[in-house]
Amino acid sequence: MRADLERIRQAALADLERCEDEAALDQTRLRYLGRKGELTAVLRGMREVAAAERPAMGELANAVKTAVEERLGALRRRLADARQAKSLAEERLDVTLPGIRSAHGHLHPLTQVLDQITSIFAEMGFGVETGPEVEDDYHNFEALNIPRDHPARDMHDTFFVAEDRVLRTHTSPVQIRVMESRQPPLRVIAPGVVYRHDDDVTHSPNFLQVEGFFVDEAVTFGDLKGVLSEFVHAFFGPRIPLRFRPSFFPFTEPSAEVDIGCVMCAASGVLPDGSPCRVCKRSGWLEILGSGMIDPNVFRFVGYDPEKFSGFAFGLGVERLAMLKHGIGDIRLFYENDLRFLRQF
Ligand code: 2NM
Repeated sequence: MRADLERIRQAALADLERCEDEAALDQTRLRYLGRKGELTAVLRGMREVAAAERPAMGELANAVKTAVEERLGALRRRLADARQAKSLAEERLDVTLPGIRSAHGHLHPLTQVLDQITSIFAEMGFGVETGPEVEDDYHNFEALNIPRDHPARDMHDTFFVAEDRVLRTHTSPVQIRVMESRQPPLRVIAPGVVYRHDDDVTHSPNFLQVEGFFVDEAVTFGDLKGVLSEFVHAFFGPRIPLRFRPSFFPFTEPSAEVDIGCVMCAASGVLPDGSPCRVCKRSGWLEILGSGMIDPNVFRFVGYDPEKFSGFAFGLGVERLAMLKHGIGDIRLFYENDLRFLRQF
């Protein structure tokens, strides 16, 4: 039996050394230590061993079993370590590699400028209202004191959708709708798309407008000058020269246009190289918005008492302001969505 045990020890250890994976180790363990294994079979024969020799034989059998189990354990750990080292090597991450930057869009330059305009007026207490882009003749013209034969109604300016339906030519009809449904005091701006039959480097058939108005008891032309000066300085900077120039609109009386010192030629009318400034046509001034005290006729159309209420209103073109602020010469750049242009904002 001693010889059997020694042979099993040698054979089991040798078999273990030849195992290349854990399945082979399991098979080898079964072959020697399993219920039908060789060592188990020898241990079963212990009954036939002489009583005097049994303790020594038992000790040897245990030693063989322990030796095989220890070797088995060691080989198992070695395989597990190797497997882990392999997966660590394969799944190695270089945390110093630069990341893959995801492409982010940003707001369109016109949206940025519109947002700036809106927040300047919001800080002065103006709310924001919108209205339909397809308007009826009454809200787009009649209630704004634009009579039937006024040139602003000319086919060359207005897109007609039907006999009594136009694409709004300004956002003033929003102010009319606000006044029809609410009572002063009112401080509101109406941003939105408007449509005019016009198309060249400075005109687009559709463009963005912001109109605004302030109605209360005893609103004065001084309020108009204060609010609009504040706006111009907030938008173009506190040092920009500014003037109010008499003008005419059917819906305001008196009316004024606001000019700023030309941003191209520093209000001189002449470019640094001595050539005449084409942007301000050598005048040194650029028109940026129209304004005026709301005509009493407009108040009568919306049912306000012109003896009790007064107010001022204004209108500006968002593309024009964006072009002047950023020195852009062609309005169409805003609508072409060329990323080389858009990425500059
Ligand atoms: C402008 C210039 C002057 C204006 C007038 C009104 C209303 F509805 F209150 F009468 N809204 N907008 C107005 C006044 C618009 O745009 C150049």
